[in-house]
Amino acid sequence: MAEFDPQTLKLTLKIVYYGPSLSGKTTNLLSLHEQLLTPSKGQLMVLETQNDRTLFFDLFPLGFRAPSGLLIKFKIYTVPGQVAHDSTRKAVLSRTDGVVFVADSRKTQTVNNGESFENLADNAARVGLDFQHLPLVVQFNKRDLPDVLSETEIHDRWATAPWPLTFASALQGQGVIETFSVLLAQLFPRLDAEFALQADHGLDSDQFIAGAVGSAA
Ligand SMILES: Nc1nc2c(ncn2[C@@H]2O[C@H](COP(=O)(O)OP(=O)(O)OP(=O)(O)O)[C@@H](O)[C@H]2O)c(=O)[nH]1
Ligand SMILES: [Mg+2]
Repeated sequence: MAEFDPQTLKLTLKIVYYGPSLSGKTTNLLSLHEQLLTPSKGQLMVLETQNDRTLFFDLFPLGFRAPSGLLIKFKIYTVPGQVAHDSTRKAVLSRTDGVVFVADSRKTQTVNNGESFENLADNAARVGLDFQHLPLVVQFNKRDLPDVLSETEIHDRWATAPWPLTFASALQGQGVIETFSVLLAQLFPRLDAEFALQADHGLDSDQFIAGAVGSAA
């Protein structure tokens, strides 16, 4: 949950990249860290990996200042996707403000994606998040590989789902900033309702996204 500190005029937000093992969550974070132009880009911490697999989590801190002087800080995490690390996933998911679900676009990964998405819904409920209203984006990654579901097939399958879908090749850096921006757009109305970002801090949705990614609004 967003934490507001009126003393230091600081708003801290937590974002989590969730999804099945090897879908490309850590790769998204690496690419985000590389591509963002935000002036106060913190150091990326990629913790304890074994054969490319996250054992605990990765963390990328990021921040920018609103025209009012409010410092908006993001703590962006990845969870470990391997089934065995469920308690870590739950701990990382706790008190999150928004989730990017990274799915693997390959046809062979459909069941893994589905199970991981169910695991996200279960764990969200377990840590007390309101899953129906949680800002969430579903990214279909690894578009560069053969044997992926077509965009039309994916849109058809997810037609009744309320969440925006994005397509990415995180290894090539494609769709990474777009996905993050779509999540921020999902997040903005909630933050604005709670913290009056527009009225008190001079930030509309586009300026909020531009501040976070370091581009001109
Ligand atoms: N071809 C291709 N490979 C990718 C892409 N994104 C990630 N990979 C590769 O997939 C493998 C797993 O990526 P990671 O980012 O470590 O996956 P993860 O989701 O963090 O996995 P866990 O930490 O086990 O949950 C690595 O070898 C990546 O280079 C992509 O868009 N295209
Ligand atoms: Mg990882």
